[in-house]
Amino acid sequence: MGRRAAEESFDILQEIVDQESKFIFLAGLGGGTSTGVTPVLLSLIHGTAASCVVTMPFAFEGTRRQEIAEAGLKELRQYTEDITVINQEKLKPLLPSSEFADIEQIFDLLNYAILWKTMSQII
Ligand SMILES: Nc1nc2c(ncn2[C@@H]2O[C@H](COP(=O)(O)OP(=O)(O)OP(=O)(O)O)[C@@H](O)[C@H]2O)c(=O)[nH]1
Ligand SMILES: [Mg+2]
Repeated sequence: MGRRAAEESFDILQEIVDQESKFIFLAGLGGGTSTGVTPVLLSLIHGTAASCVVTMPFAFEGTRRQEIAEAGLKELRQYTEDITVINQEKLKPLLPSSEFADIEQIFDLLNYAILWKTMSQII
């Protein structure tokens, strides 16, 4: 679905990407939208510098999501070597236990951490 939408908007996206000289993609792999759209965008930007920071799903999200994420990552690697992979499962020991936080709170926390990490790589 995400991929189809991006492919149908090829011309608009091309116009947008042509105005930029550097790209940083933040993508949570394992679902439909980010996993589908990110490779399409990468294919549009050709030689332009692009960094990707992607997350892999938690184990509790199930094997289907893991598989989608793995396939998505493999596809991204065809376009750029500059990919930082954040394996969310490995972050689990650092996170508040699920008794105290729900998944939305945990994602919010991770989003800040990922954003800071990404920004610190740029500045
Ligand atoms: N760090 C972080 N990871 C997220 C967040 N939301 C989702 N994820 C991770 O990213 C994966 C994909 O997110 P989804 O929302 O399922 O996928 P999507 O790309 O939005 O596509 P849809 O299938 O259309 O929802 C999930 O399996 C989670 O592991 C978030 O806010 N923060
Ligand atoms: Mg979603």
